[in-house]
Amino acid sequence: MAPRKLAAGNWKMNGTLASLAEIDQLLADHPRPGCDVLICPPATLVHALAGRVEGKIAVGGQDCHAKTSGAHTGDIAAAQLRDAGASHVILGHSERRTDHGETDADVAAKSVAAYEAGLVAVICVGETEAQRDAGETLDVISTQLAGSIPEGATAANTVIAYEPVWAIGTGRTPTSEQIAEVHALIRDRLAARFADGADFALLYGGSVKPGNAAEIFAIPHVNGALVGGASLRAADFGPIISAL
Ligand code: G2H
Repeated sequence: MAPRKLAAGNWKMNGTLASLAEIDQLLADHPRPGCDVLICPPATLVHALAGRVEGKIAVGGQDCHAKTSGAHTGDIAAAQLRDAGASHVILGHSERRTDHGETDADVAAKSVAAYEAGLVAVICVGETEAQRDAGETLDVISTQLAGSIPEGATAANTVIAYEPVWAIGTGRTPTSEQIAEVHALIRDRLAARFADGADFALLYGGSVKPGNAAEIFAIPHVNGALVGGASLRAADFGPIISAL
């Protein structure tokens, strides 16, 4: 089974109910996209979006708690996301790792919770600029993969997103060679550890735009993108879907 192509939008802390009109437009412009499409809006919009798209595209959360319920003010359980209509959840995004101190072990525990709730985990890894400048990129990614992906991961329940921290929201993107090197490493590590490691979808994320999507999608082992800013408007996300 070849990895499925996936165009995923991460709305981060952007959007209100009125913003869902962009998804109406996206569906109107792309009634039969040639790839899977996933939108991860703020948690406040998951239920409304899932009801609105009627399964035509997938809906995901941006984080979940590792526990199933309890006294965790402000947090959301994986099963609650599932109940609201989500099929996926982004885990270990660098903004969670930086802003909330999430560790690889936290990400692995949250991934297990996602699997138990029936969600696909979109697990993010990526190096900082200082780590790249120090020549540590491949070691950092290897460590994050080993620690963040739990036993029980399969190509059906897990997607890996490579997001260099220095490329997120900055307008800067790595060279094709830099992306290819890291994606080849991720593929090797998955193949070494999981029987179906060749089949996991691998996404690139970090300043993906209509103007650079085709070049990025031509890189070996890039099976799609995790898109932030350019996923907020149908006029930007639509061309990225078309490029995949
Ligand atoms: C990276 C990406 C989405 P952007 O965080 O996950 O955001 O495309 O805005 O760089």
